[in-house]
Amino acid sequence: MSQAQAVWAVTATYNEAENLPELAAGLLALPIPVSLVIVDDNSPDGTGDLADRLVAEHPGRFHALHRPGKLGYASAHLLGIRYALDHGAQVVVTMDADLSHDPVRIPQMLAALADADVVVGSRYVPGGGTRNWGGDRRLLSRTAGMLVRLASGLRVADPTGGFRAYRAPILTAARFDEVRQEGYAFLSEMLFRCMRSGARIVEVPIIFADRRYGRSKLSKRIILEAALNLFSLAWRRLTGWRP
Ligand SMILES: Nc1nc2c(ncn2[C@@H]2O[C@H](COP(=O)(O)OP(=O)(O)OP(=O)(O)O)[C@@H](O)[C@H]2O)c(=O)[nH]1
Ligand SMILES: [Mg+2]
Repeated sequence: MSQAQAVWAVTATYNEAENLPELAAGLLALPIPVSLVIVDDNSPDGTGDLADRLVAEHPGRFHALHRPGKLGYASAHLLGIRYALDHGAQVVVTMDADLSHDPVRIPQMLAALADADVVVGSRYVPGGGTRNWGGDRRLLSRTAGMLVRLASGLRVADPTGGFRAYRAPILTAARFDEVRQEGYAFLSEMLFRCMRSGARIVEVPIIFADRRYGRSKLSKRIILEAALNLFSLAWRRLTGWRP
């Protein structure tokens, strides 16, 4: 894609004060300007104040949205994506704030967007992988990916990863703001909607590094929801549903 396009990254934060400064520095170090929307849920560790400080230091480059309490990863992303689009984003990059998603990969993802509507940062294509993940976590992720592919018809090796680049028009076509799923279901749902809207989806390898600081927010409820959403994906695929 042409590098003159407005690229906005979106990240959700809950207690990422130890990670956010490094993420911000990584984005600022990129050879292309990338804006960042931080959606913070009143993190007790003061991540929201850090976000405000970044906004003050780099006006126009960083943006902070504050919600009153922990309302979820997915709805935080939807809010951030909406904000980015409303402010002229032509490409939206979604990423975690815990340094699992390395900003250094963004230029490659944008380059791949030349022939695609969605680029998925993928742990499961040659060159990709995970660092510091236990066997149980790998098995869960692999199994989830396989089930999503079976149910949805998506031909994507890593349909539950959150490091992605979307072209703005495909987000609109996929009616992203109607998504109500949380967690992993949210991620496969977004991709499914893009596919059903005719998106060309490509994968570029990423190394997913396990978080170094802070605690995981992965819950049993999110896994159960993802399992139930498999039936919804399969049903909509078989009935020819479109967003
Ligand atoms: N605003 C907001 N952000 C959240 C919420 N839950 C998770 N996040 C953020 O979403 C991103 C992904 O969450 P993680 O806890 O890293 O989830 P994960 O990557 O599956 O799990 P680990 O990396 O193992 O901890 C991180 O940047 C979190 O801070 C939430 O309820 N609200
Ligand atoms: Mg994480």
